[in-house]
Amino acid sequence: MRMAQTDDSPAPDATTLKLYELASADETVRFSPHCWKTRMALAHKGLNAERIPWRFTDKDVIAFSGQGLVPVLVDGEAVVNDSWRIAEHLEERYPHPSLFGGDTGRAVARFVNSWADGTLVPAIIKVIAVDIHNRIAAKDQGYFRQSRERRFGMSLEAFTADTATAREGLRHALAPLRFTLRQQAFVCGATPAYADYCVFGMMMWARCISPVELLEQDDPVFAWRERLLDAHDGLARHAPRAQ
Ligand SMILES: N[C@@H](CCC(=O)N[C@@H](CS)C(=O)NCC(=O)O)C(=O)O
Repeated sequence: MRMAQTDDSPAPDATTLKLYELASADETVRFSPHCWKTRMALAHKGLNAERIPWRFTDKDVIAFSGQGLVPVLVDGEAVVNDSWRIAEHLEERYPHPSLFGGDTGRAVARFVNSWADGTLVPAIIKVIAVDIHNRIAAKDQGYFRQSRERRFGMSLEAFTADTATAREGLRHALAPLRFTLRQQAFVCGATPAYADYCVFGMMMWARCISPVELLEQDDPVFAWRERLLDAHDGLARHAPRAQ
């Protein structure tokens, strides 16, 4: 499922593209859900980027972007942060193949992205927060614990104590996706596009940083995830996972 640039797109110059990605203690493990959205978007467009490992506490390294979160994409003169804004930038600069399929598709993808961020991030973090803590660089662990415990209002261990209920919560949260995938192969129809990557990024987050399996094998979401693991020459399937 490799999709090539068409003649009317500007020739991508991989040497000008740099992507700052969140890394675990093992710098080959890139686990951020939002960075995965961008990875898949670049692959969709047949673009290569130099992928630079970044840690939670390396705020100075991305200070040039004017904020402290990844992904950050540097595309020649352009510096773009926030995975949604990066997707829009890529769509504008490298129109084919499209990530959105036009304005209506873009608007619906925005909803899917908001659903993933607003519903799936909170559902998944309840399962994997301690796994993240235990697998990130030692220098990041204090920052991660403090910032997340402030956000959750309790210790990471208390927050993730009831795994069974958290997994059930995720199963319920995935209902709209499950119903959709009973009718079609991808969120975007017969082939994947950005709305798929918004949700798939969440799955890659857990896959790369946690040993917990989020999905049942007979769930249509499981089969969809398998298809996306194989997309773009198996880019995601071959991605390093934390031990
Ligand atoms: N809305 C942003 C969210 C970016 C974000 O939250 N990135 C996380 C990694 S998944 C981060 O950089 N966290 C650093 C921190 O918490 O200090 C996007 O879609 O790119």
